[in-house]
Amino acid sequence: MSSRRRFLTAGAAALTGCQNEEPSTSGAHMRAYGERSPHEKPVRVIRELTASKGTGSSRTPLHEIYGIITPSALHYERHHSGVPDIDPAQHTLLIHGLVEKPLVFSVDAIRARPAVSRVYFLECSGNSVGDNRGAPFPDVQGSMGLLSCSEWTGASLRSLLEEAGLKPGAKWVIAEGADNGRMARSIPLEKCLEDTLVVYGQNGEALRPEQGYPLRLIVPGWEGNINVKWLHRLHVAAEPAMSVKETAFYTELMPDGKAQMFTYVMEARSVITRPSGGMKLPVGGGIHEVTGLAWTGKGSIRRVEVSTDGGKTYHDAELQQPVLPQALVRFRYRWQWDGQEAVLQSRCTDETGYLQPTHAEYAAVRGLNSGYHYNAIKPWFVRADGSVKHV
Ligand SMILES: Nc1nc2c(c(=O)[nH]1)N[C@H]1C(S)=C(S)[C@@H](COP(=O)(O)O)O[C@H]1N2
Ligand SMILES: [Mo]
Repeated sequence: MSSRRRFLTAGAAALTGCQNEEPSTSGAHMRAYGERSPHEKPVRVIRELTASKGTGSSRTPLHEIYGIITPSALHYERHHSGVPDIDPAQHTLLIHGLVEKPLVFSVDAIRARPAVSRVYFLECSGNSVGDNRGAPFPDVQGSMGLLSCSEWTGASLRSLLEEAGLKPGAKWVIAEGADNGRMARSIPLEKCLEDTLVVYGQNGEALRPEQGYPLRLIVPGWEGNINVKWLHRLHVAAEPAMSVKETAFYTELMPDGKAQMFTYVMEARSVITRPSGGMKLPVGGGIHEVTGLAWTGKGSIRRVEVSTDGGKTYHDAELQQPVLPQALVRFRYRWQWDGQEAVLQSRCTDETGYLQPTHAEYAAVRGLNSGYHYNAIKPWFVRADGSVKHV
């Protein structure tokens, strides 16, 4: 039955006060908690590391995402010791250490506080290790999918710390999760007082278990790892407490072989998500919308440019509003493809004037020892047969 016919029938039923319910003809059912259409297929790609149970990651299908928000069900995941099943009624957040008054908050007490909702990206600093090492994944999900963006809701960490009262000498906050590994990260106090949030909301509902239900830290613009999930303890201290894991995985090896201990901020980066690796364009050329995402841990994206000739010439892309600080920004560029081989790539500039580097520029400054914090320009090669490849 056509939708117009169904509408008319429903209207007539309402007019006559008919109580008979029309059987569903669309195959969709009314559900107390909704699901997407069975015709939609985008999924996360899961990689489990077999070395220790519950360790692994899943990647967001960036090529199939619209706009700037990642649906919670497609948010990337990174776990070092699995996803705990936490009853919020049993869960608490302890604030102690160099404070006047140690405090224990229930989840309800955090939810009852004045709240803010903010859109922020989250990116694992290990995103694109393959690209860094010259062995990129064939598609954008594989090479860039440890990246997502949500609207997060919670209380400012500043308000919680002020309630506890900071003692002189307080310089660091050591945040610990309630997962098996008790993952902990040390965060400079200034960042905690600036814009860090203790969140319970993600895209209008509770955090997903994989994202840290019932409470997690959101440290805007800083590497994913420091955004501690299943947050249950904040220890205010004079010194950082570097765990073995933290030191091993989240320091950067510079060209001189020295490790740089504190690289927190995610530098400006962009990527074309459509067309991208693994897609096929109709042969013979035509008009295509080139679209993608740009982001920076340092404030806002000011400009995104697209090149269709491998970086010889660039053209300004249109930035979709709203352009929010430390959030993903959607860009679009209308491309008239002549049907010949082409190399598509984007580069962005943030509000500090920093321009996203080429791979060669990145390698010259940062070296390629560390796989972390890779942010170089990403080319996609379009062949005359319409196929899009990573090299
Ligand atoms: N407690 C805890 N917090 C954690 C992790 C973890 O394993 N345990 N993984 C970290 C890493 S490495 C990243 S990149 C982000 C990933 O957040 P997501 O899984 O919500 O995408 O969470 C961070 N917070
Ligand atoms: Mo990470």
